[in-house]
Amino acid sequence: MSDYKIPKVWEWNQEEKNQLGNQPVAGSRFEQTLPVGEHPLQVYSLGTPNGIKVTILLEELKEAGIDDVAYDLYKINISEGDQFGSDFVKINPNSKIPAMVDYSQDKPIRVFESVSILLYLAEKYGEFIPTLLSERTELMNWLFWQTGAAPFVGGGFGHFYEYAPFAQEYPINRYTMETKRQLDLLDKHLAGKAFINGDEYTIADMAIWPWYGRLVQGDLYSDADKFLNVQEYPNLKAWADRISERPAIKRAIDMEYKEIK
Ligand SMILES: N[C@@H](CCC(=O)N[C@@H](CS)C(=O)NCC(=O)O)C(=O)O
Repeated sequence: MSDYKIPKVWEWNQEEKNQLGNQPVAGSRFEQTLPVGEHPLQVYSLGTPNGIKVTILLEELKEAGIDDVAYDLYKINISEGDQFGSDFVKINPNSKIPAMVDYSQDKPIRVFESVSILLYLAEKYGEFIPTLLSERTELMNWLFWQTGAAPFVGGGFGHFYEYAPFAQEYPINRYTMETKRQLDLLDKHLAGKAFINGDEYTIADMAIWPWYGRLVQGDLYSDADKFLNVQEYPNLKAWADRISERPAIKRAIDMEYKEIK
C-alpha cells in the first residue's frame, strides 16, 4: 500500500522543469541545426528497437540489389535531449526517433513513426511488401499490432523491470502478464510459419523482430529472457534466431551513426 492520494488536478513538479527528460508539453526546447549529408535519404535515429527497424530495411534493400538506397545516418542522442532540438522537431513534432527526410522529391518529404518509415520505403522501392490485397492486409494487421502492442513491453514491462528507481510488484506483474500474453500470441501465430506473413519475409518481421525477437534472445533487458521464461515460446525463438542470421540485420545492429554536433 502507498500513501499517495490522487489530487484533484495533477501538477508538474517545477523542480524537474530544466531536466532533459519527460515534460508535459510538446514542441522544441532549443535551437539546433541538423546536418544534411550528400545522399537523398537523411535518417536521424539511434540503435534502439524502434530506431533499428529503419536501418534493417535500408540494409535489406541494399542486400536485395536496389542501387539507389544510399543514406546518411545521424545519431540523435535521446539521453542528451537531441529529440527536442528545433530542426529535429520540424521533422518529427512528436520528438521521438526515428525520423527521416527524403530529398529525392521536388519538395522534401518528412517521415516519422518507425512503421510509417518502413511503409514509405517499402512502397517507394516496391520490396518487402506484398501486392495482393489479402496478403497486404495481413501485413498491415501485424504492423498496426506492433505499433500498439510494443509500448506495453517498452514503456510498461521494460520500464518497471529495468529502469524504474525501485522494484514495484503491481506494475511488474501487470506488464509481465501482458508481455507474456503477447509472446504467446506470436508463438502461436508463428507455428508452422517461416515469417510473420507466412512464407515471405516482409517489413512486419523487420518491425516485430527488434522488440520481440531481441527480447526472447535476451538482448533487450538484463536477464529478461530468463524472467519471462522464454523457452515456453519455441516457434518465436526459432523465428528470432532465423532473422538474426541475416547479414542485413547484423549490419544494422553494428551500424555507425554520425554525430550531429
Ligand atoms: N511509435 C514510435 C515510438 C518511437 C519512440 O518511442 N522512440 C524512443 C526511442 S526507441 C524515443 O525517441 N524516446 C525519446 C523520448 O521519449 O524522449 C515509433 O515507432 O517510431
